[in-house]
Amino acid sequence: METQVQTENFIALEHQHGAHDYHPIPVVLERGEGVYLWDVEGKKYFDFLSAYSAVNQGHCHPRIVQALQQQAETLTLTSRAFHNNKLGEYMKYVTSYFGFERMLPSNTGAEAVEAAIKITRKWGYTKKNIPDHKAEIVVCHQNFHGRTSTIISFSSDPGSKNYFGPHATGFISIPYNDIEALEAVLETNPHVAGFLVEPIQGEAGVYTPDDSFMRQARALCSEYNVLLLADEIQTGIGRTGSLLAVCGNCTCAGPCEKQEATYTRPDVLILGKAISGGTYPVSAVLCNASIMDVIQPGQHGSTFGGNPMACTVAMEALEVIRDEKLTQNARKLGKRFRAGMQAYIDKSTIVTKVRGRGLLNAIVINDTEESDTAWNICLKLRDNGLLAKPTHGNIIRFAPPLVITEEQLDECLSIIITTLSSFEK
Ligand code: IF1
Repeated sequence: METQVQTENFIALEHQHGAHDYHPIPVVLERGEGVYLWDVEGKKYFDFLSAYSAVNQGHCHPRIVQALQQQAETLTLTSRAFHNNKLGEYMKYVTSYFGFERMLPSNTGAEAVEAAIKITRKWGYTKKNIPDHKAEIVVCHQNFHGRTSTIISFSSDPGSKNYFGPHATGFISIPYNDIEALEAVLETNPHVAGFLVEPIQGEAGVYTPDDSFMRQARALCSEYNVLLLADEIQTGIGRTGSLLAVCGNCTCAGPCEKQEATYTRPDVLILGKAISGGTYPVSAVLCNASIMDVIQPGQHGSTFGGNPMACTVAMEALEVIRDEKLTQNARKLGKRFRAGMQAYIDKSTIVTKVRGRGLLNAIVINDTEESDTAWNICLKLRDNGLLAKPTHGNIIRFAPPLVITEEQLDECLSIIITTLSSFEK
């Protein structure tokens, strides 16, 4: 694409005045609506990243924006030093929506993960009688749970972890989708308080585990009195064709009264991103009272956690998921997407695999992790009007807003296949 002056200028400003903590696709966006984004040159794109699955409801959803505007003109922040008229309503709404007794409101995903770690550790000491400072939390290789100092301490990604030590202790890492490894740790280590896991590993490259993995992990955690923590910050809120990835084949709008066989209820549910439709930083930790009540006044909190803006926006964003049946749409069009990609892959030399669930998918490019083929494909996709970004090296994640229509999906499949075809050997 001919780089335009405006684009170059905006990128130069970021480079000159900002931290260089990202390597973005060279495009400067200024407007979003539904599945579309426009750059500063007026070019229109399909968004196939959805801000890493934070914009499930589509960019600037009118109902969510209106809720944001109305609350912004009324009351934005009180802190938790006082009550406000939105927090209790929101707590009731979101706990009922997902089927838990209590929730702790926070702002970013990593902040919610940190809160979940604190809750789990304190539960371990006060309810499981783990000796103080000895609690362990099991995590998986190639995890991604955020970028705070504690969380990167158990990352297996050198880029996320190196040079940020000394690293926090109290974490045991096992291979993802390896139920024998989990059982071996739980059998031999009485100090395990929790198992923190992504039901589908997003950043690692959209790795979907065996169908039985989460159910077996649930059974083992129950057997060994260990909390199962599901990080659904990226996979939740309809993205995988179920309300939560742990719901498996259920498409109910939650909570799962039917206790579907495929529903694997975590002890601690961690949400973020699309809980606000991408309009405001909102995250949450949900669990039952017997766990949440280990936290007493003065033991956790944040300035913005549970603010009226977050409460109002999140309730509207979650209503939109239900009203517009976006979970069901994600399931239907996810299958269409993978079928369309597989038909191409069957005769491709450049793509080896498509994998995912609902509208969280990825393709594996037939080149090394170190190659820039996936990157170059994403540059060409940009030129052809579709925005996506490689996760690791040779894997490209495809995650459009869940409001995408069948016609739009077919158009995007055509763009993707046309682009990939130009790279065929
Ligand atoms: C970046 C990745 C995705 C997450 C899961 C917690 C968090 C995330 C499963 C933390 C956040 C974001 C962070 C952003 C890019 C993006 C990402 F590439 F980093 F790994 F989506 F896969 N749990 N993921 O996916 O939530 O604190 O960001 O609100 O850091 O580059 P956060």
